[in-house]
Amino acid sequence: MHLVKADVVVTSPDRNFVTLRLETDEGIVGLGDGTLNGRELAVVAYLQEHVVPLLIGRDAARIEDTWQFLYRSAYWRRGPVTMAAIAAVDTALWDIKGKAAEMPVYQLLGGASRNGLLAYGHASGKELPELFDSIREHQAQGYKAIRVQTGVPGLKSIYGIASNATYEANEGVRYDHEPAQRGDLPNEEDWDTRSYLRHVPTVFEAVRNEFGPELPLLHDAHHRLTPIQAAKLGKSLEPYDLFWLEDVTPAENQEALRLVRQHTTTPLAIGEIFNTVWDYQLIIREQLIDYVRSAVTHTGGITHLKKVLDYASQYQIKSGMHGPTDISPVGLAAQMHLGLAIHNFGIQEYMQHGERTDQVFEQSFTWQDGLLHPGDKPGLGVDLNLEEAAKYPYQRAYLPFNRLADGTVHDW
Ligand code: CS2
Ligand code: MG
Repeated sequence: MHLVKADVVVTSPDRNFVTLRLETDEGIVGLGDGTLNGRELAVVAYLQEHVVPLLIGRDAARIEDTWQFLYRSAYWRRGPVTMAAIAAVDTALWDIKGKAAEMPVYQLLGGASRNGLLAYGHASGKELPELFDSIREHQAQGYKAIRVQTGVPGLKSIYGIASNATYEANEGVRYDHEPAQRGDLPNEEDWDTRSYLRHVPTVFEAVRNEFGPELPLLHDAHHRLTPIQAAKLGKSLEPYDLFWLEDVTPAENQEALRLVRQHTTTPLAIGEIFNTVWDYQLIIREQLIDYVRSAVTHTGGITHLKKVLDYASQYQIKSGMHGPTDISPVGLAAQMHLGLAIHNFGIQEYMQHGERTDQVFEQSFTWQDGLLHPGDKPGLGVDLNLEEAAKYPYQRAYLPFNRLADGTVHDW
């Protein structure tokens, strides 16, 4: 079975998505997600100019060989654009293989290791009353684990707070914080670490007092702290027994996690902006993290992320795959199949997509009693409605960036 057609479909129902659509000489179609939030067109160009021409005529069954060919023949290795493009191809080939075998992809990966995937959602609120309402809203939707993000006194804007406008735009049915904002330039947000470090422990004390000790709570520091500040935050949150504290410090310097680990037992999750196993090598080998945050979409696809997670499993590290709205339903389905099959599954992030996105991507996964399941349709179980997709052309959008009070650019 050979590839005869490859199209890069860009659509922007609720946000921009990049989908690779591959077709074989037997009429089987495979889908892959190549969405890179704020840099989507870079992946589109990489795919259209440098990958699609190499795919036509290739044996669709040779997934590993195609992965190695695309990774090694490019010469310039790694990086978010390259690995998102390879991920789109890899995921589409797994979709095709499942359809050809008339099996869901998780069966090709070794079958189910659990009944379903524990998922967490994004509760948020500038102040405690709004935050508590958001937690209750997410509990009512069935979430059994919840990420908590709040405003910080003195800061005008901050990461992770679902605006009422977002809520109303989605007719109040489903909302979470979509960080990318449409426009020709990225928006500037403000930041102050000392205010944040003073405030966050008070928030979790209030949440534990209101919701009790059982509810698994997560928090995302979003790369903004130095290692010693991250250590301080982890230690100050120990009384509130977090499920995980995420992206506490920029982790290009993997050794930074050694200092954090020395000071706190709060579980650490890192890696949503990583894109190959090499980004993790030291922090996995030295057990400096507890959860691998990568998404299939940003880490070279199912083939490579499974290798990362198999490596992590040797060090008792689990998956915590990245699942915000900028992972498309195709990418989310791919990680549900992977998460169902691997033994060291931890938790799946699940920010629900908007209504328009659900019309463009016809999905077959289930969400019940706090558990996700990819379903048993052959392949990934997602269909791309090209007619719906064509209704929503690309709209330039950027993630915000941070400046400190003195004007210095800071990690966002
Ligand atoms: C966040 C994301 O979901 C998360 O953990 O870090 O919202 C992140 O900000 C976006 O995915 C960036 O595109
Ligand atoms: Mg994050």
